Amino acid sequence: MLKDTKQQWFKDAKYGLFIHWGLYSILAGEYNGKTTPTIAEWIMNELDIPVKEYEKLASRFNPVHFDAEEYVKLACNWGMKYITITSKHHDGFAMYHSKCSKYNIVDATPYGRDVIAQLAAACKKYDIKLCFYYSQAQDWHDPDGYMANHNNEGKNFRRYFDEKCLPQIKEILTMYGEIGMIWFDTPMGITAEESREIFDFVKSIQPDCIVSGRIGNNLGEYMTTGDNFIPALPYYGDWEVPATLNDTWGFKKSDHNWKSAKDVIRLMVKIVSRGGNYLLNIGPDALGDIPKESVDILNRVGEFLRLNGDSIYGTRAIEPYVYDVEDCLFTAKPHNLFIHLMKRMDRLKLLNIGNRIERAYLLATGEELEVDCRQTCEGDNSWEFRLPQAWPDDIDTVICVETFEEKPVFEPLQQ
Ligand code: H79
Repeated sequence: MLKDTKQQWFKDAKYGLFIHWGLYSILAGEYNGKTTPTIAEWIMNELDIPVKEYEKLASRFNPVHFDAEEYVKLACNWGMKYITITSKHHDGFAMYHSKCSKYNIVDATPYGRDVIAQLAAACKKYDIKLCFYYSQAQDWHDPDGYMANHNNEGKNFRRYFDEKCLPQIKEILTMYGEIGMIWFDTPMGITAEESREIFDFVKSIQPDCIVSGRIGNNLGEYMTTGDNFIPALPYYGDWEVPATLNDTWGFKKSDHNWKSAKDVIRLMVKIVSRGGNYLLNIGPDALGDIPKESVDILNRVGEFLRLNGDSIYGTRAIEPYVYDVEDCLFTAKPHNLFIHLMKRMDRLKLLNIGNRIERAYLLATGEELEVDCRQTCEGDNSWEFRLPQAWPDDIDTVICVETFEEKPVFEPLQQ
Protein backbone atom coordinates (compact mmCIF):
# COMPACT_ATOMS: atom_id res chain seq x y z
CA MET A 1 0.00 0.00 0.00
CA LEU A 2 1.35 3.41 -0.96
CA LYS A 3 1.89 5.78 1.91
CA ASP A 4 0.30 9.21 1.93
CA THR A 5 0.99 11.81 4.63
CA LYS A 6 -1.65 14.13 3.13
CA GLN A 7 0.71 16.96 4.08
CA GLN A 8 1.75 19.11 1.16
CA TRP A 9 4.67 20.62 3.06
CA PHE A 10 6.25 17.19 3.50
CA LYS A 11 5.78 16.21 -0.14
CA ASP A 12 7.42 19.44 -1.32
CA ALA A 13 10.10 19.92 1.35
CA LYS A 14 12.56 17.28 0.10
CA TYR A 15 15.33 18.21 2.51
CA GLY A 16 15.33 18.33 6.31
CA LEU A 17 17.79 18.57 9.19
CA PHE A 18 18.02 15.73 11.69
CA ILE A 19 19.59 16.60 15.04
CA HIS A 20 20.83 13.88 17.38
CA TRP A 21 21.68 15.51 20.65
CA GLY A 22 21.57 14.20 24.20
CA LEU A 23 23.64 12.98 27.15
CA TYR A 24 25.59 10.66 24.83
CA SER A 25 27.01 13.79 23.19
CA ILE A 26 29.09 14.32 26.36
CA LEU A 27 30.77 10.93 26.00
CA ALA A 28 31.39 11.54 22.29
CA GLY A 29 31.80 7.79 21.76
CA GLU A 30 34.22 7.19 24.68
CA TYR A 31 33.73 5.79 28.15
CA ASN A 32 36.32 4.67 30.73
CA GLY A 33 39.07 4.69 28.13
CA LYS A 34 37.04 2.64 25.64
CA THR A 35 35.76 3.81 22.28
CA THR A 36 32.40 2.41 21.26
CA PRO A 37 32.70 0.44 18.01
CA THR A 38 29.41 1.74 16.61
CA ILE A 39 27.07 4.73 16.52
CA ALA A 40 27.79 7.04 19.45
CA GLU A 41 24.24 7.43 20.79
CA TRP A 42 24.20 3.67 21.45
CA ILE A 43 27.16 3.82 23.84
CA MET A 44 25.12 3.05 26.97
CA ASN A 45 23.81 -0.13 25.37
CA GLU A 46 27.01 -1.18 23.63
CA LEU A 47 29.39 -0.67 26.55
CA ASP A 48 26.81 -1.77 29.12
CA ILE A 49 27.02 1.38 31.17
CA PRO A 50 24.84 0.91 34.28
CA VAL A 51 21.82 3.24 34.53
CA LYS A 52 23.14 4.78 37.75
CA GLU A 53 26.43 5.63 36.05
CA TYR A 54 24.96 6.93 32.80
CA GLU A 55 22.48 9.06 34.74
CA LYS A 56 25.35 11.02 36.25
CA LEU A 57 26.07 12.50 32.85
CA ALA A 58 23.09 14.77 33.40
CA SER A 59 24.96 16.66 36.13
CA ARG A 60 27.63 17.47 33.55
CA PHE A 61 25.34 18.60 30.73
CA ASN A 62 25.75 22.32 30.26
CA PRO A 63 25.57 23.23 26.55
CA VAL A 64 26.18 26.94 27.02
CA HIS A 65 27.07 27.44 23.37
CA PHE A 66 23.65 26.30 22.17
CA ASP A 67 21.93 29.08 20.27
CA ALA A 68 18.56 28.03 18.88
CA GLU A 69 18.30 30.97 16.48
CA GLU A 70 21.73 30.22 15.12
CA TYR A 71 20.73 26.58 14.51
CA VAL A 72 17.57 27.57 12.71
CA LYS A 73 19.32 30.23 10.65
CA LEU A 74 21.91 27.66 9.62
CA ALA A 75 19.23 25.16 8.64
CA CYS A 76 17.55 27.85 6.50
CA ASN A 77 20.86 28.78 4.87
CA TRP A 78 21.54 25.13 4.21
CA GLY A 79 18.25 24.97 2.31
CA MET A 80 16.50 22.69 4.75
CA LYS A 81 12.74 22.94 5.15
CA TYR A 82 12.20 21.10 8.42
CA ILE A 83 14.09 20.18 11.58
CA THR A 84 13.67 16.89 13.39
CA ILE A 85 15.33 16.80 16.81
CA THR A 86 15.66 14.03 19.41
CA SER A 87 13.15 14.91 22.12
CA LYS A 88 14.02 11.57 23.77
CA HIS A 89 16.36 8.96 22.33
CA HIS A 90 16.76 5.33 23.45
CA ASP A 91 18.70 6.44 26.56
CA GLY A 92 15.42 7.79 27.96
CA PHE A 93 16.66 11.33 28.67
CA ALA A 94 14.22 14.09 27.72
CA MET A 95 15.77 17.12 26.03
CA TYR A 96 12.73 19.17 27.09
CA HIS A 97 10.97 20.02 30.35
CA SER A 98 9.01 16.84 30.96
CA LYS A 99 6.60 16.86 33.87
CA CYS A 100 6.32 13.09 34.10
CA SER A 101 10.00 12.22 34.34
CA LYS A 102 12.62 14.20 36.24
CA TYR A 103 15.21 12.74 33.88
CA ASN A 104 15.14 15.81 31.68
CA ILE A 105 17.31 18.74 30.68
CA VAL A 106 15.56 21.27 32.92
CA ASP A 107 15.33 19.28 36.15
CA ALA A 108 18.49 17.20 35.97
CA THR A 109 21.23 19.39 34.47
CA PRO A 110 23.16 22.50 35.52
CA TYR A 111 22.02 24.06 32.23
CA GLY A 112 18.43 23.99 33.47
CA ARG A 113 16.82 25.30 30.28
CA ASP A 114 14.52 23.65 27.76
CA VAL A 115 16.38 23.47 24.43
CA ILE A 116 13.27 22.27 22.62
CA ALA A 117 11.32 25.33 23.77
CA GLN A 118 14.09 27.59 22.46
CA LEU A 119 14.18 25.74 19.18
CA ALA A 120 10.38 25.86 18.85
CA ALA A 121 10.42 29.65 19.29
CA ALA A 122 13.19 30.05 16.69
CA CYS A 123 11.44 27.74 14.21
CA LYS A 124 8.29 29.79 14.56
CA LYS A 125 10.21 33.02 14.00
CA TYR A 126 11.91 31.75 10.84
CA ASP A 127 8.91 29.76 9.63
CA ILE A 128 10.48 26.32 9.46
CA LYS A 129 8.68 23.11 10.43
CA LEU A 130 9.64 21.54 13.74
CA CYS A 131 9.44 17.76 14.17
CA PHE A 132 10.34 15.48 17.07
CA TYR A 133 12.19 12.19 17.19
CA TYR A 134 10.73 10.10 20.04
CA SER A 135 11.92 6.63 20.97
CA GLN A 136 8.63 4.95 21.84
CA ALA A 137 9.68 1.36 22.55
CA GLN A 138 13.28 1.47 23.70
CA ASP A 139 13.93 3.31 26.92
CA TRP A 140 17.11 2.20 28.62
CA HIS A 141 16.49 4.36 31.68
CA ASP A 142 13.02 3.14 32.55
CA PRO A 143 13.16 -0.38 34.05
CA ASP A 144 10.14 -1.35 31.93
CA GLY A 145 11.29 0.11 28.61
CA TYR A 146 12.76 -2.19 25.98
CA MET A 147 16.51 -2.50 25.46
CA ALA A 148 18.03 -4.04 22.34
CA ASN A 149 20.59 -6.84 22.86
CA HIS A 150 19.33 -7.39 26.39
CA ASN A 151 16.79 -9.62 28.04
CA ASN A 152 13.41 -7.89 28.09
CA GLU A 153 11.53 -10.74 29.75
CA GLY A 154 9.50 -9.94 32.83
CA LYS A 155 9.22 -6.25 31.96
CA ASN A 156 5.94 -4.51 32.47
CA PHE A 157 6.07 -2.57 29.21
CA ARG A 158 2.50 -1.42 29.68
CA ARG A 159 3.48 0.43 32.83
CA TYR A 160 6.24 2.32 31.00
CA PHE A 161 3.84 2.87 28.10
CA ASP A 162 1.14 4.40 30.32
CA GLU A 163 3.37 6.29 32.72
CA LYS A 164 6.09 7.65 30.48
CA CYS A 165 5.64 7.01 26.77
CA LEU A 166 2.07 8.26 26.21
CA PRO A 167 2.32 11.13 28.72
CA GLN A 168 5.55 12.35 27.09
CA ILE A 169 4.03 12.13 23.62
CA LYS A 170 1.20 14.28 24.94
CA GLU A 171 3.71 16.75 26.35
CA ILE A 172 5.68 17.19 23.16
CA LEU A 173 2.45 17.65 21.22
CA THR A 174 0.96 20.21 23.58
CA MET A 175 3.88 22.27 24.89
CA TYR A 176 5.47 23.51 21.66
CA GLY A 177 2.75 24.54 19.23
CA GLU A 178 2.27 22.92 15.87
CA ILE A 179 4.53 19.92 15.28
CA GLY A 180 5.18 18.69 11.73
CA MET A 181 5.70 15.06 12.62
CA ILE A 182 6.79 12.65 15.27
CA TRP A 183 9.65 10.45 14.19
CA PHE A 184 9.22 7.16 16.02
CA ASP A 185 12.00 4.56 15.83
CA THR A 186 12.86 0.88 16.50
CA PRO A 187 9.42 -0.47 17.43
CA MET A 188 10.92 -3.73 18.79
CA GLY A 189 8.25 -5.71 20.66
CA ILE A 190 5.50 -3.14 20.34
CA THR A 191 2.17 -4.75 19.45
CA ALA A 192 -0.17 -3.68 16.66
CA GLU A 193 -2.61 -2.46 19.32
CA GLU A 194 0.08 -0.34 20.94
CA SER A 195 1.17 1.15 17.63
CA ARG A 196 -2.46 1.91 16.82
CA GLU A 197 -2.95 3.46 20.25
CA ILE A 198 0.01 5.79 19.74
CA PHE A 199 -1.17 6.66 16.23
CA ASP A 200 -4.70 7.53 17.36
CA PHE A 201 -3.36 9.41 20.37
CA VAL A 202 -1.10 11.61 18.20
CA LYS A 203 -3.96 12.33 15.79
CA SER A 204 -6.38 13.12 18.62
CA ILE A 205 -4.02 15.88 19.77
CA GLN A 206 -2.64 17.19 16.45
CA PRO A 207 -4.49 15.71 13.47
CA ASP A 208 -1.96 17.16 10.97
CA CYS A 209 1.09 15.82 12.78
CA ILE A 210 2.61 13.13 10.56
CA VAL A 211 3.35 9.76 12.17
CA SER A 212 6.63 8.39 10.87
CA GLY A 213 7.35 5.06 9.25
CA ARG A 214 8.85 3.37 12.28
CA ILE A 215 5.88 3.52 14.62
CA GLY A 216 5.69 -0.21 14.03
CA ASN A 217 3.28 -2.68 12.45
CA ASN A 218 3.21 -0.74 9.18
CA LEU A 219 1.02 2.01 10.61
CA GLY A 220 3.24 4.95 9.69
CA GLU A 221 2.05 7.54 7.20
CA TYR A 222 5.17 7.53 5.09
CA MET A 223 7.87 5.03 4.34
CA THR A 224 11.10 5.49 6.25
CA THR A 225 13.90 3.62 4.51
CA GLY A 226 16.67 1.90 6.43
CA ASP A 227 19.24 4.33 7.86
CA ASN A 228 21.33 5.64 4.95
CA PHE A 229 19.50 3.36 2.52
CA ILE A 230 18.23 4.53 -0.88
CA PRO A 231 15.70 2.35 -2.74
CA ALA A 232 16.84 1.27 -6.19
CA LEU A 233 13.67 2.41 -7.94
CA PRO A 234 11.19 5.23 -7.48
CA TYR A 235 8.59 4.68 -4.80
CA TYR A 236 5.45 6.59 -5.56
CA GLY A 237 4.22 7.12 -2.04
CA ASP A 238 5.70 9.53 0.49
CA TRP A 239 9.07 8.46 1.82
CA GLU A 240 12.24 9.68 3.48
CA VAL A 241 15.84 8.57 3.90
CA PRO A 242 17.37 9.28 7.30
CA ALA A 243 21.08 9.75 6.74
CA THR A 244 24.36 10.59 8.44
CA LEU A 245 27.21 12.86 7.36
CA ASN A 246 29.81 10.50 8.84
CA ASP A 247 29.12 7.08 10.42
CA THR A 248 27.33 8.14 13.58
CA TRP A 249 24.25 10.13 14.59
CA GLY A 250 25.32 11.36 18.00
CA PHE A 251 28.62 13.29 18.21
CA LYS A 252 31.63 10.94 18.08
CA LYS A 253 35.09 12.40 18.51
CA SER A 254 36.89 9.64 16.66
CA ASP A 255 34.65 9.55 13.57
CA HIS A 256 36.27 11.51 10.75
CA ASN A 257 34.69 9.59 7.92
CA TRP A 258 32.87 12.60 6.50
CA LYS A 259 31.04 12.53 3.21
CA SER A 260 32.00 15.30 0.83
CA ALA A 261 29.62 18.01 -0.35
CA LYS A 262 29.72 16.25 -3.71
CA ASP A 263 28.58 12.98 -2.12
CA VAL A 264 25.77 14.75 -0.31
CA ILE A 265 24.50 16.71 -3.32
CA ARG A 266 24.51 13.61 -5.51
CA LEU A 267 22.79 11.53 -2.83
CA MET A 268 20.17 14.25 -2.54
CA VAL A 269 19.52 14.31 -6.27
CA LYS A 270 19.34 10.52 -6.37
CA ILE A 271 16.82 10.43 -3.52
CA VAL A 272 14.70 13.28 -4.88
CA SER A 273 14.75 11.82 -8.40
CA ARG A 274 13.18 8.68 -6.94
CA GLY A 275 10.56 10.72 -5.10
CA GLY A 276 11.98 10.80 -1.58
CA ASN A 277 12.95 13.29 1.11
CA TYR A 278 16.47 13.50 2.52
CA LEU A 279 16.71 13.91 6.29
CA LEU A 280 20.34 14.69 6.95
CA ASN A 281 21.87 14.54 10.40
CA ILE A 282 24.14 16.67 12.54
CA GLY A 283 25.39 15.64 15.99
CA PRO A 284 26.22 18.70 18.10
CA ASP A 285 28.77 18.27 20.91
CA ALA A 286 28.25 18.62 24.65
CA LEU A 287 28.59 22.39 24.51
CA GLY A 288 26.08 22.73 21.69
CA ASP A 289 28.66 23.39 18.98
CA ILE A 290 28.04 21.81 15.58
CA PRO A 291 31.13 20.00 14.21
CA LYS A 292 32.93 22.35 11.83
CA GLU A 293 33.16 19.62 9.19
CA SER A 294 29.36 19.34 9.13
CA VAL A 295 28.96 23.08 8.83
CA ASP A 296 31.42 23.28 5.92
CA ILE A 297 29.78 20.44 3.99
CA LEU A 298 26.26 21.75 4.53
CA ASN A 299 27.27 25.30 3.58
CA ARG A 300 28.45 24.02 0.21
CA VAL A 301 25.23 22.04 -0.30
CA GLY A 302 23.32 25.21 0.61
CA GLU A 303 25.16 27.10 -2.14
CA PHE A 304 24.08 24.47 -4.65
CA LEU A 305 20.49 24.77 -3.51
CA ARG A 306 20.46 28.56 -3.68
CA LEU A 307 21.17 28.30 -7.40
CA ASN A 308 19.42 25.02 -8.17
CA GLY A 309 16.67 24.73 -5.57
CA ASP A 310 13.95 24.86 -8.24
CA SER A 311 15.10 21.44 -9.41
CA ILE A 312 14.68 19.97 -5.92
CA TYR A 313 11.85 21.56 -3.89
CA GLY A 314 8.35 20.67 -4.98
CA THR A 315 9.56 18.23 -7.62
CA ARG A 316 8.36 14.69 -8.22
CA ALA A 317 9.85 11.51 -9.65
CA ILE A 318 9.13 10.63 -13.26
CA GLU A 319 8.94 7.34 -15.12
CA PRO A 320 11.95 5.17 -14.37
CA TYR A 321 12.71 4.47 -18.04
CA VAL A 322 14.58 7.75 -18.29
CA TYR A 323 17.00 6.43 -15.71
CA ASP A 324 19.01 4.73 -18.38
CA VAL A 325 20.79 7.86 -19.49
CA GLU A 326 24.34 7.75 -18.23
CA ASP A 327 25.49 10.40 -15.71
CA CYS A 328 22.01 11.94 -15.68
CA LEU A 329 19.22 12.06 -13.15
CA PHE A 330 15.81 13.65 -13.58
CA THR A 331 13.38 15.56 -11.40
CA ALA A 332 10.18 17.15 -12.64
CA LYS A 333 7.30 19.51 -12.09
CA PRO A 334 4.20 19.52 -14.28
CA HIS A 335 5.75 21.85 -16.90
CA ASN A 336 9.43 21.46 -16.15
CA LEU A 337 11.93 18.72 -16.58
CA PHE A 338 15.18 19.13 -14.68
CA ILE A 339 18.12 17.26 -16.09
CA HIS A 340 20.93 16.79 -13.58
CA LEU A 341 24.27 16.29 -15.30
CA MET A 342 26.96 14.69 -13.19
CA LYS A 343 29.61 14.86 -15.87
CA ARG A 344 30.83 17.50 -18.32
CA MET A 345 29.54 16.90 -21.82
CA ASP A 346 29.33 18.81 -25.09
CA ARG A 347 26.04 17.37 -26.20
CA LEU A 348 23.22 15.44 -24.61
CA LYS A 349 20.72 13.44 -26.61
CA LEU A 350 17.50 12.17 -25.08
CA LEU A 351 15.08 9.97 -26.95
CA ASN A 352 11.34 9.67 -26.74
CA ILE A 353 10.56 12.25 -24.14
CA GLY A 354 8.15 13.55 -26.70
CA ASN A 355 6.82 16.88 -25.65
CA ARG A 356 7.40 20.23 -27.28
CA ILE A 357 10.17 22.24 -25.68
CA GLU A 358 9.54 25.90 -25.23
CA ARG A 359 12.90 26.80 -23.81
CA ALA A 360 15.88 25.20 -22.09
CA TYR A 361 18.48 26.90 -19.92
CA LEU A 362 21.08 26.22 -17.28
CA LEU A 363 19.35 26.64 -13.96
CA ALA A 364 22.36 28.06 -12.13
CA THR A 365 23.21 30.80 -14.64
CA GLY A 366 20.11 31.25 -16.77
CA GLU A 367 22.15 30.68 -19.93
CA GLU A 368 19.84 29.64 -22.78
CA LEU A 369 20.67 26.37 -24.50
CA GLU A 370 20.24 25.42 -28.10
CA VAL A 371 18.06 22.36 -28.48
CA ASP A 372 17.56 20.38 -31.62
CA CYS A 373 14.15 18.67 -31.44
CA ARG A 374 13.44 16.26 -34.27
CA GLN A 375 11.84 13.06 -35.33
CA THR A 376 14.17 10.22 -36.19
CA CYS A 377 13.60 8.01 -39.26
CA GLU A 378 12.24 5.41 -36.89
CA GLY A 379 9.61 7.91 -35.85
CA ASP A 380 11.01 8.56 -32.40
CA ASN A 381 11.38 12.00 -30.92
CA SER A 382 14.77 13.23 -29.93
CA TRP A 383 16.01 16.24 -28.05
CA GLU A 384 19.61 17.19 -28.49
CA PHE A 385 21.07 19.85 -26.23
CA ARG A 386 24.25 21.70 -27.07
CA LEU A 387 26.11 22.45 -23.86
CA PRO A 388 28.47 25.33 -23.16
CA GLN A 389 32.21 25.14 -22.53
CA ALA A 390 31.92 27.14 -19.31
CA TRP A 391 30.54 24.49 -17.00
CA PRO A 392 28.66 25.82 -13.96
CA ASP A 393 29.13 22.97 -11.50
CA ASP A 394 31.13 19.74 -11.70
CA ILE A 395 29.03 18.22 -8.96
CA ASP A 396 25.69 18.74 -10.68
CA THR A 397 24.88 21.05 -13.58
CA VAL A 398 21.12 21.34 -13.99
CA ILE A 399 19.30 21.97 -17.26
CA CYS A 400 15.80 23.31 -16.84
CA VAL A 401 13.46 22.44 -19.70
CA GLU A 402 10.22 24.40 -19.97
CA THR A 403 7.24 23.13 -21.88
CA PHE A 404 3.97 24.96 -22.25
CA GLU A 405 1.33 22.51 -23.21
CA GLU A 406 -2.13 22.66 -21.78
CA LYS A 407 -1.88 19.33 -20.16
CA PRO A 408 0.90 18.92 -17.62
CA VAL A 409 3.62 17.17 -19.50
CA PHE A 410 5.46 15.51 -16.73
CA GLU A 411 2.44 14.04 -15.08
CA PRO A 412 3.50 13.72 -11.48
CA LEU A 413 3.38 10.10 -10.53
CA GLN A 414 3.01 11.12 -6.94
CA GLN A 415 0.57 13.38 -5.16
O1 H79 B 1 18.57 7.42 15.93
C1 H79 B 1 19.46 6.77 15.04
C2 H79 B 1 19.90 5.46 15.59
O2 H79 B 1 20.35 5.55 16.92
C3 H79 B 1 18.64 4.68 15.49
N1 H79 B 1 18.00 5.17 14.29
C4 H79 B 1 18.73 6.28 13.81
C5 H79 B 1 17.84 7.30 13.15
C6 H79 B 1 18.86 3.26 15.42
N2 H79 B 1 18.35 2.46 16.28
N3 H79 B 1 18.66 1.26 15.93
N4 H79 B 1 19.37 1.31 14.86
C7 H79 B 1 19.52 2.55 14.49
C8 H79 B 1 19.88 0.16 14.20
C9 H79 B 1 20.41 -0.70 15.24
C10 H79 B 1 21.43 -1.44 14.95
C11 H79 B 1 21.95 -2.35 15.88
FE1 H79 B 1 23.59 -2.11 16.83
C12 H79 B 1 22.76 -3.41 15.50
C13 H79 B 1 21.69 -2.41 17.26
C14 H79 B 1 22.45 -3.44 17.75
C15 H79 B 1 23.14 -4.07 16.69
C16 H79 B 1 24.54 -0.58 15.95
C17 H79 B 1 25.40 -1.63 16.16
C18 H79 B 1 24.00 -0.21 17.21
C19 H79 B 1 24.61 -1.04 18.15
C20 H79 B 1 25.43 -1.91 17.52
